[in-house]
Amino acid sequence: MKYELYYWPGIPGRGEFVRLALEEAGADYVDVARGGPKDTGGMPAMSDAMSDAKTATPPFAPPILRAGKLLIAQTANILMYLGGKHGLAPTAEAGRLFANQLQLTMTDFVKEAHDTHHPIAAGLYYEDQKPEARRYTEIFLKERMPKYLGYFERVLDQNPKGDKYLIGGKLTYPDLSLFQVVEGLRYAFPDATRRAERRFPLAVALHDRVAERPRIRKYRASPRCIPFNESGIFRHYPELDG
Ligand SMILES: N[C@@H](CCC(=O)N[C@@H](CS)C(=O)NCC(=O)O)C(=O)O
Repeated sequence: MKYELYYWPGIPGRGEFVRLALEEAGADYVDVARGGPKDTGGMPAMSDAMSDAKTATPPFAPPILRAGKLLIAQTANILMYLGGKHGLAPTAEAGRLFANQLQLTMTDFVKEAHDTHHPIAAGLYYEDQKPEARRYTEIFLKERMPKYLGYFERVLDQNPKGDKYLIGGKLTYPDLSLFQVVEGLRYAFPDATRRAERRFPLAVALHDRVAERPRIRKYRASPRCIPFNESGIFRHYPELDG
């Protein structure tokens, strides 16, 4: 089956969490809004998927995945689906729930990282909320980022199967997402992240392990991988990197 991913072209954003899972799985997919070898319609096709009046499962926001007859939204939900289909999730119920728990925690983390530059409203420009962004980011870097990273560090440390992966003894989709979060933080807040990372060696080691996976390496060196930029979730504004 060829998957269709619907996500804003031009930013890695939340779409990247889905792309990493598709790439690690070696799945066949088209990034619809960006077009591709068999261009399936670009942005108009994405708008159609967003506003499809006939679907019984309307999405609220991208990323959206079409998998045959299924139209799935919410990053954590998409990953739960892909993880199960492609051996990137535990098979037992407790493990599947824990993977989803970790991914939902990642969702919260990503939202807070986004809010560093948009603490008042997503609909306003960063330039319209700079003082608030400074204040929000100061607390994010001091309290929230270490709290989230500390949580994932603890999960790694407490994994009964060893501290290489978040769950069990092999890679699952939350590992890929933690990699992306660390990448994003390094891009957005290079100084603060460098300082914070010293306290989270297991999370950093997991990041490095994911980066070395052959399919992830190949993907990241390809034009399919969109670099971070100042339109996405993780943005680098030097004045915020406290
Ligand atoms: N919780 C959702 C958030 C989805 C989301 O906020 N998508 C953004 C792009 S990254 C969007 O286009 N939102 C439009 C909106 O919230 O109105 C998820 O994790 O997928």
